[in-house]
Formats: sequence, C-alpha cells, structure tokens
Amino acid sequence: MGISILRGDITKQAVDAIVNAANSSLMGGGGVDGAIHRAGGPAILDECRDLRASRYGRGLPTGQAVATTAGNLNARWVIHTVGPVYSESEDRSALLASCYRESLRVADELGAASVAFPAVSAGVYGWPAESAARIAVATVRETDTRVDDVRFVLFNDEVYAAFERAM
Ligand code: AR6
Repeated sequence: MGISILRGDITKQAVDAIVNAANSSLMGGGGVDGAIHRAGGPAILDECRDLRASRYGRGLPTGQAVATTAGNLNARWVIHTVGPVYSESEDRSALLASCYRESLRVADELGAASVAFPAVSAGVYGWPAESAARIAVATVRETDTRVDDVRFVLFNDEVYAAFERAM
C-alpha cells in the first residue's frame, strides 16, 4: 500500500473515496464536513437522511463509518466517520483508530482502491495534532486492506508537519 501526505483541500482530490470527519447526526457541520457537503451538493445530505431513517436512528456511533455517493465531488463515494471528541481524562485513542480501520473496511466493501483521509478529530473535536497524526498513520499501516493508495490530505501547516513526523 502507498501512503502519502498532501497539503490542501480534500474536496479537490480525485480518488475513489473521500473520508468525512462527520458527527453522529450525519446532518453536516463545519470544518471538513461543511466543505464536503458544500462541494458535493445536496445529494449527499439526502442519502445521509435516508441512512438516519433506515439504519442509524440514534446517529452513527463514534468510531464507525458509513458510505454515501459523492454528488458533485471528483470521487465516487464519501465515507462518513465520527471521530471522538478529545478528552484529557479518558483515553479515546482506540475510537480514533477505529475511524481509520472502519473507513478502510467500508472502502474494501465498496471496492475503492484509493482513499483520501482528513485528520479526523484534529479540528473542532480538539485532538492534539501530534497524537492524531501518530494514531492515523500507525492504524492505516497496520490495517489489512485492498486499498492501495491512501492519502492524508491536511488543511493546515501544524497538522501537516505532525503527519510528516508521524510518517
Ligand atoms: N480539507 C481537508 N481538511 C480540512 C478541510 C478541507 N477542506 N477543512 C478542514 N480540514 P474538523 P473534527 C481539517 O473540525 O475535529 C464538524 O463540524 C481541519 O483543519 O473538520 O473531526 C463535524 O460536523 C482539521 O485538521 O473535524 C463535527 O461536528 C481536520 O480537517 C466536527 O466538526 C478535522 O477538523 C468534527 O470535528
């Protein structure tokens, strides 16, 4: 598997699947979630609504992942995952690792060969960049998957530098 890090806007990536750092509601939000829904258009939200009605009445649990199509994005699918909110009193690393593992499992189900990840939980959810990067890189390296092109697409310099060190 090839793993690369890039600086930039994940919505511009031409890959099979773009991973979204969503929240349990799947109804959109700020950060990369907002950017993906803005760039992808309303079709993504319509599918999210259907998923809430059919499979996730209480919302998508933290650490899990689910796919929709990608609307106007230059990708075939969006894989929505819910990262944990960072906590100083409780170690939630296993949930963050689960986001990467579950996203790759969903990618395998779809037959996606290339997947772009943002730094899940490293924004609004407050996860320190250094730790978020280490968990992301280690988990992807350890996961048995048919995905052969994983790209971490980082939006700001601090997070990019942390991923560079983790790699
Ligand atoms: N491309 C790539 N990365 C981005 C982009 C982009 N276009 N925009 C922001 N980032 P966040 P979280 C980076 O806050 O911490 C939302 O409201 C950002 O700089 O998007 O998992 C959801 O609805 C940061 O490094 O996600 C949830 O409520 C990283 O993406 C909540 O935020 C993740 O930041 C999820 O919080």
